[in-house]
Formats: sequence, structure tokens, C-alpha cells
Amino acid sequence: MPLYDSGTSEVGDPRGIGAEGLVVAIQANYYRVRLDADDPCTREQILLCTRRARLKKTGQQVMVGDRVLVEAIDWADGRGAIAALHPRQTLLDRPPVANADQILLVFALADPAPDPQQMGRFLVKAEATGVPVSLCLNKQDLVSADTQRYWQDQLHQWGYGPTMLSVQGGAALDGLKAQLCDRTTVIAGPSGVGKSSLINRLIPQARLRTGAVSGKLGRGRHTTRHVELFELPEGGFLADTPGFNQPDLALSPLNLGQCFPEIRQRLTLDTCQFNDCLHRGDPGCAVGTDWPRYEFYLTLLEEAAEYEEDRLQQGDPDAALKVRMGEKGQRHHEPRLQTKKYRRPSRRRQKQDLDELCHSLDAHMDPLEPQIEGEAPLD
Ligand SMILES: Nc1nc2c(ncn2[C@@H]2O[C@H](COP(=O)(O)OP(=O)(O)OP(=O)(O)O)[C@@H](O)[C@H]2O)c(=O)[nH]1
Ligand SMILES: [Mg+2]
Ligand SMILES: [Zn+2]
Repeated sequence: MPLYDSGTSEVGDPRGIGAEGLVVAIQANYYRVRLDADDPCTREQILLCTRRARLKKTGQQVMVGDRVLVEAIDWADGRGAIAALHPRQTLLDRPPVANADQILLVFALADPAPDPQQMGRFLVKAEATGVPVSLCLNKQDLVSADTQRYWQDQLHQWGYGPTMLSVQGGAALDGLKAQLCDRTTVIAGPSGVGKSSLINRLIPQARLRTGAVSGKLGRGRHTTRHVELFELPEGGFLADTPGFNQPDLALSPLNLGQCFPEIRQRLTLDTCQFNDCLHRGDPGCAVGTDWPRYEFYLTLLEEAAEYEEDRLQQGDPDAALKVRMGEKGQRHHEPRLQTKKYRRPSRRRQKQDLDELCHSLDAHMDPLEPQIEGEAPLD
């Protein structure tokens, strides 16, 4: 694989050669790099590394999950310097992790109880990264078989096949282990659902702090605070992330549809007449409105439209670009048409507008929909 900037091996590395590795953690200005096991010289050694000034100068940030070339290795002290980065296959910004193969979202069946809105937002946020998403529901030991079936069915309707498990129960986690083997998985989800407990169960040496769910709020205490990759005994890596409770979506309307498996699935069968269709039952739309999360989709569409308007008002040049996600999370930018003309007011807003129109025929009086010169009218 080509390197951005391979540089040259320098004095300090007694054998005059660099070594390839993976950044597993960042501590202040130091990077912990696990050298590749396939190099017989390195024997899976972990080095504490700095970053070459050259990388700093060219603004190349090193992230957890980056594949790097380490030079100037002091084998006795376990030190080195990162000289170059491999191109990233995927990139997550919160948490900052490079080259994740999948995101495993964890929710609890109880303590804290599942909240469909919150689940939906986590799912959309994870799908928006373009990295494949899977789902598991923990704390199976706390609920009845009926409750488990209910959530299984519910999520199935949303296009997901969740793995039910209990980190505290004695049952083996074989299905999940197979899913994680030889891949880099970022584990995310609300606070208190058992993400760190799951990693401790799969990788006992990780010894992550876990927290009791606070009684009053029924939430965890945001116990996990930094990102680190832990190696699975079967191969592959897990990254724990701090739980938070309401992810902020920060999505553009035209990118929202691809975050819903229900929409993606319908679009494999048919295509909408217009390629900028927002799938709100408009003529020629192949998605339609008869699906369980349709109202939720409309709510997020409103939020996305507001987000995009804010960005345009702040003069963000990226707001004029549409992001297309490759299969492995690579982002491609395409120019997009002005977005505001695609925005449709919510039904409540439409009714309000209609009421207002009855009293005044001047549509430009609407304080929430300022008209922009040269802009196409709302549809
Ligand atoms: N009953 C039951 N409790 C569990 C299970 N898994 C985890 N817990 C408990 O849930 C609490 C929260 O677990 P954590 O692993 O800290 O949760 P987390 O998702 O990492 O939370 P944050 O770090 O705050 O995001 C702890 O008290 C765990 O012991 C389970 O399968 N069953
Ligand atoms: Mg945690
Ligand atoms: Zn459509």
C-alpha cells in the first residue's frame, strides 16, 4: 500500500529499518503503536512513539486506528517516531477512529430501558458515517422473553437483526465473537448500557472501568472517557467509546434517506423519478409513506433542513456539497442544488401557514420562512 510520505529511516533505529504498526492509543503527545505481528523482528511489540515534525508541518494528524510507519526505533526502551501514515479506509470523527470496519451499537433491554427515539437517532448517526452498522441488545437477564421478542420484532421492522445478549449472564457470546473476529469494531451507544462491561468480558485484560447506572436518572455515568483499541484474543480490535444520550445529527436532508435501511431497501427495488427526491410521498417517489418509521424520518428531515440552513447562513462552503458514502465509509463530495427549495414544512407548519394565509394573502409575512432573492418557491 502506498504511503503518503514514507521519508527515510534515520539514525536511532539501530537496524536502519522502520516497522509497520497500528496506533492503539493516544496519550498527550505520545502514540502507542502495536507493531505488526507478521514481522518476526517485532513480536507484537508496543512502542511509545512521538510524531515526526515533518508530519506536524504538513498537518497530518495521527489517529487511533491509523496504520503507520515507525522509524528511529529504540528497541531497548520501546520508543520510536511515527514517520508516515497509510491512507485511511474509513474515518470516524466522534469518536476519532481511523479504519473502523464496523460500528456495533449497544442498547440495554432494561436499566436503562430502550427509548425508540434515542435508538433511532443513534442508528441514523452511525449509518451516516457510511461504516457498516450492527446492533446488540444487552441485559437480556433483566427482561422477559416477551419483551425480548417485542424489541427483536421492532428492530426487524427497521431493517436490523439485533443480537440479544447478557454480558453478566453465563451464556457464551459465540455469535457476537464471530462477528467481531479480525475486524476493527467501534462500540457505541447510550451511557450505562454495558459497552465497557462487554469489552471486559471479551478481553479481560482491558480492565475498563464500568459504572453503576444512577438510580434517579436510570442512566450510566459516562464512565468511559478516551478512545483506545483493545485486541481480541481471536484477532481484531475493539474501541470503547464514552456513552452519551442524545446524539446530535448534523446531517443534510439529501443524505438522510441513505441512513434508513427501510429506504435503502426500497430503493434497491425501484428508483425515484427525481434523483434529489426527499421521499415524502411526492409523485414519482419509490419509497412511499407506508413504513413504520416514516413520521420519525420526517422529524429528522426537518431537523436536517434546519441544520443545513444554519450552515449555509454561516457560509460553510461544504454545505453546498452533497456527501456520498462509499461502501467502506469513504466520502465523495458532489455539488448539490440549493437545498431550501426541497424543504417541505411539517404538517403542523403547513396547517399554520394555511391559517395565516386565510387571514392575510401576503405569504411573505411568514416570519419562519424568510424569502431569499432568486430562490425557487417552496414546493
Ligand atoms: N443486569 C445486567 N447488568 C449489566 C449487564 N452488562 C452491564 N451491566 C451493568 O450496567 C452498568 C453499566 O455498565 P458499563 O459497562 O459501565 O456501561 P457503559 O455502556 O460502558 O457506560 P458509559 O461508559 O457510561 O457509556 C454496570 O453496573 C454493569 O455492571 C448485563 O448484561 N446485565
Ligand atoms: Mg463505558
Ligand atoms: Zn423518493
